[in-house]
Amino acid sequence: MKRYLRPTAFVDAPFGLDGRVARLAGGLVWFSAVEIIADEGGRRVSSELVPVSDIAAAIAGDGEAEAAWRRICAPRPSLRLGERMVRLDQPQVMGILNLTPDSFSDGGRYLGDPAAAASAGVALAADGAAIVDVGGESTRPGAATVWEGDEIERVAPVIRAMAAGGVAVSIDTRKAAVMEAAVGAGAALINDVSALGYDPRSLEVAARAGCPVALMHHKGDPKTMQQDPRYGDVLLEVYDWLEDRIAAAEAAGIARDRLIVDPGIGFGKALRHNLQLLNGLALFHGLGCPLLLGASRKRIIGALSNEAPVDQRLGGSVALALHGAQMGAQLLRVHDVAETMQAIRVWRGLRDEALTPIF
Ligand code: 7PM
Repeated sequence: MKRYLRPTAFVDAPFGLDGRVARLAGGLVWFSAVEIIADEGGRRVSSELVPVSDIAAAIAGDGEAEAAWRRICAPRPSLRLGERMVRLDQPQVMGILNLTPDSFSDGGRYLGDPAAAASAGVALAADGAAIVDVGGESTRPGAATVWEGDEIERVAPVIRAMAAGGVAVSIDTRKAAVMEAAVGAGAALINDVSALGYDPRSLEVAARAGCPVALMHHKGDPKTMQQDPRYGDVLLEVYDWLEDRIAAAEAAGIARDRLIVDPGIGFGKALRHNLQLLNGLALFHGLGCPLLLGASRKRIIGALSNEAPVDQRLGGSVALALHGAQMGAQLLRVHDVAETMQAIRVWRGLRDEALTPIF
């Protein structure tokens, strides 16, 4: 039997609640209960809501659950991205700079114009993005794969210009050669939607690069992943899968404190799976790594809003970013940086006031 801990019953502030509340990963969110989910052979056998005051006793002797509890409560150290430090005691925005040739979500806009692409990236940072995520390969469902030479040619000059301008850049790729070239050009974070599983060299290349690495869950390959994806319990399966990828990364020499995890919204998931992952998101803090959420402009928003097309998903994107913040996600990957920053700043103002003692 394996037990999973999902923080829940969030409270405004800890005042007057000593011993009855806990702070989620050293962030702005506090909670008063934990759902303990017991699993046997891939099936949920029980779910118990335990007050924070009783959690130590409830999991005593279960080393795995005790480790998860410690990780849920441990503050996440700042990310070192080249010269920059990104604090993770509050949600931060990762802005998306899409350099793919296809037209989905801004793709094709800067084709053959690296200077224009770099200024767009610098503008995202000026809008408040702590990190700008540069991608040159479309991983959209059904997309064709891109030759790595073309991908490098597309992203490297843009990364070089942005990094020279002081922007913390991350590279969104599944290919080891692209990771190497991007890091050489100044990228300070590797974001791999295959969690270093697609390219046999990527574990070794990421280990050598020395920078933080985001491991994203996916099921199946991009071509076929949206054709009837199935899970027993999607939340627990994604958790176990990420746990395995963390172990693989650690075995390859990538320290756990360099890893970021992401449930991979839309990557081999039906609407219900995405909703279950979003509702249960706080579970992933048990992995002890900063949590990255990418839901911006995704199909889930269209599916819940009368099939709104991709250029009309701003409201849903902001709603899901705020949901991520409420669940303690440290990094929010978004297209609309200015709008999301405004929403996050307002949310943070509310949190800060709630966390200011009155007496
Ligand atoms: C077409 C379809 C183009 C889908 C781009 C996409 C994530 C990511 C992407 C994510 C992390 C998108 C996706 N999504 N990296 N890269 N997490 N870490 O919608 O959710 O941006 S590509």
